[in-house]
Amino acid sequence: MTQRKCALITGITGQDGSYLSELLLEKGYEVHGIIRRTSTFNTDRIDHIYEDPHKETAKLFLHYGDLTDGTTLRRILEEVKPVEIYNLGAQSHVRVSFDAPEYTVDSVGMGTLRLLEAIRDYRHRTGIEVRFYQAGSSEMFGKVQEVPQKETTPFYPRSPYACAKVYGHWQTVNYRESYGMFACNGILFNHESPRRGETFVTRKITRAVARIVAGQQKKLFMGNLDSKRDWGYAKDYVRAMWLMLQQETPDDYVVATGETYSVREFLDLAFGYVNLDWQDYVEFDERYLRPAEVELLIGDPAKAKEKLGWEPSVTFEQLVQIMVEADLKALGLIPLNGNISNAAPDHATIRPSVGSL
Ligand code: NDP
Ligand code: GDR
Repeated sequence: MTQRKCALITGITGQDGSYLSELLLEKGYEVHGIIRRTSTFNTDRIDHIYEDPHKETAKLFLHYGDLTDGTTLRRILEEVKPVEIYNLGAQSHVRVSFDAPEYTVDSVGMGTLRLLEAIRDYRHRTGIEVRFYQAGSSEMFGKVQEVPQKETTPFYPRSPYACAKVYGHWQTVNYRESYGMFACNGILFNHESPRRGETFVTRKITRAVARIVAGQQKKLFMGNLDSKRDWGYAKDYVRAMWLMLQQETPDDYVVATGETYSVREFLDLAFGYVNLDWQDYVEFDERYLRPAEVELLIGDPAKAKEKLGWEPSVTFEQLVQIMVEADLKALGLIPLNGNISNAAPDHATIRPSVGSL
């Protein structure tokens, strides 16, 4: 790339936004992120890489904005003049999308369109090419049509969130084909880390394991334990996002490990790590069920491996270990079996219990 390395990230305060920022800063980018105004701080995941913007060394800059606010998106684009945009912002919780469908579709679906339109106009006015990454999801495959799922597998979304992601996916394809924009869809399968939001199932489990060991929690209420997911490590997945935008031509890629495990198997490993039997702690609560469930996800990452040279570096067992250890450490507990992973030192935050999710 001969242009100035400057990237804009929506969703920079999220799990992926934080890892992607680290990666881009390591690669010498100036990184700009859009954050939402909230009544409490929401920058925990990026505080360690943020520097006072008055310092000459500052490389990470934050701007208030929202995917539901097209005017602000346009203004930020004009100010920042990025050459790469990563659209990671979303109401990303599938269960919550059934409770708040309009907002979910507005931020996830229309938000993508607003950004694409802003880029189209910016490019028309300035002649500057902007490369665009859209955070697509395996949830778009939804009801099983074919396994493993690959780029050509038909979508069958099963939630407002997934429907909105399908819309964002096709708009991205459409802008590529209609206007020749360098726009890529990553179809990423579930990816987790110690920075995973506390209400997603993996983190909910590993956080509960730590709290149970610490005597802070006695029970863990959960929904469907039979669903199967292709779970990878978030740090690996943000690398794939960046790789997509470094290719000669824009394209769409499935990013996955190619292995699938049930929620039950995740429970086995996570509780097993501290020598506990999850069946002594887990209870069913129907509020965690979804009106329609996605039963089985398993991706075929062959294209990403071949074209991007991408490979996952962390196994399922290592992922569970990394997450349980991080949650134990965050509570000041030493890993019980002394088997410390060196795969990824990381921080995790343990906040007070988050109620019903
Ligand atoms: P998170 O939920 O951790 O982060 C979502 C980010 O989006 C946060 O920064 C959040 O801000 C921001 N956001 C929420 N609503 C808006 C809005 N209206 N306008 C602007 N920003 C908003 O998600 P992940 O990091 O896990 O995922 C990143 C993206 O990848 C998402 O689009 C997600 O749907 C998608 N994805 C994730 C997968 C995964 O397994 N993690 C798999 C496939 C796709 P705040 O911090 O203020 O809430
Ligand atoms: P998912 O992730 O819906 O796959 O979406 P989540 O971790 O929420 O659920 C995975 C599976 O676990 C089952 N489950 C529970 N889920 C939650 N959250 N809480 C529970 O108590 C519980 N009990 C069982 C769920 O029913 C489901 O089958 C994630 C998000 O990051 C999306 O944004 C992303 O697009 C997809 O991954 C790929």
